Amino acid sequence: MEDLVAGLLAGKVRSLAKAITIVENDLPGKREILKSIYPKTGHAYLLGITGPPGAGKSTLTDKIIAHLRREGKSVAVIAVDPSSPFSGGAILGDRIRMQQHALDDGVFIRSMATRSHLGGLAKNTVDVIHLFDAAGKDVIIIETVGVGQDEVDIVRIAQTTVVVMVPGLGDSVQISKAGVMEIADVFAVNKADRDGADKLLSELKAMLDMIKDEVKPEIFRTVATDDVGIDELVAGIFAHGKRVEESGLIEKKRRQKAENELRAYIYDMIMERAQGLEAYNDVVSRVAAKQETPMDGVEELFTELGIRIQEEKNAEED
Ligand SMILES: Nc1nc2c(ncn2[C@@H]2O[C@H](COP(=O)(O)OP(=O)(O)OP(=O)(O)O)[C@@H](O)[C@H]2O)c(=O)[nH]1
Ligand SMILES: [Mg+2]
Repeated sequence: MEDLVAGLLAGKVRSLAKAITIVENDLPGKREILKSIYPKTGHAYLLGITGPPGAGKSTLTDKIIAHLRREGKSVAVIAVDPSSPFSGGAILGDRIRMQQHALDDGVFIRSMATRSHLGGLAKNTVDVIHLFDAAGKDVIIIETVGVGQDEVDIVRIAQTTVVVMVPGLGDSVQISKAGVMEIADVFAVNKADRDGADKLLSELKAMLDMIKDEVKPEIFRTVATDDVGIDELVAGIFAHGKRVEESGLIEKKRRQKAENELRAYIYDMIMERAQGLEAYNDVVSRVAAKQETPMDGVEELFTELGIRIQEEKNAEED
């Protein structure tokens, strides 16, 4: 285990791959590894890339990787598999899209499900990010199809989030939908070679103009397939990171990040234990049959787990 950690910290690909397997599968040694590496994390730049299916996120990521590699930066990518765990289609697509980097030791690409089986950001995703970070990756890119809860959670831990948009998807709907405005630090209007890019751009600008007193997200036109606009986009991404750092928001972001990690863990761990209880299925049945409120169900499960709940606290205060 010590050798594994040492190898990981030295950035050895094999150690990293092994550690990821342990972490992803909750194998023995996971906790020990995470404990040893945690203090060494916090250096990587976490970049979230999200947007509708087929917007060109993987193609953009591929070009961003190439750009970063030319600057001598090492990169890790977590491509979130949006499809069922059984199809594997998206994973294959991502691999092919980023194939040019397959033999590059400075690039590590991993496809995984960020969604925990319980919903929300899987704690394992966060842990794999820590492994990449400890292994010295300069930039960690997380590609997700959005915008759902996973994306919002990822945004909370990423330094900068790029929302990729494409012309022709019902532009104003695309923009106003699902909190895109809230999560975007930078917009990439991709497939700008297609009709409607200008229209999307002006609609986007109009929407941003309605935000007052805030640093507005920058918008970039890109044609990922032709490597057009990538240099500007990458510069825009790091400019955003710098603005955050200089604005003093970085401390707030750090706390937010820590809270989000804790949330992922609390949720997963408590749910796992609750589902492991014999009473769990009975409680579900009773709540489904309206014989019991969810709150009472939770109380029952929590009591069995030895977790005191609010009710008791209130009683003490009375
Ligand atoms: N015309 C045009 N096509 C593009 C551009 N960028 C990507 N594409 C194409 O769009 C398709 C989807 O690209 P991907 O990079 O797989 O998109 P994605 O957002 O990663 O897709 P999912 O991960 O499946 O959601 C591919 O056929 C790309 O070649 C672009 O700028 N212009
Ligand atoms: Mg993709």
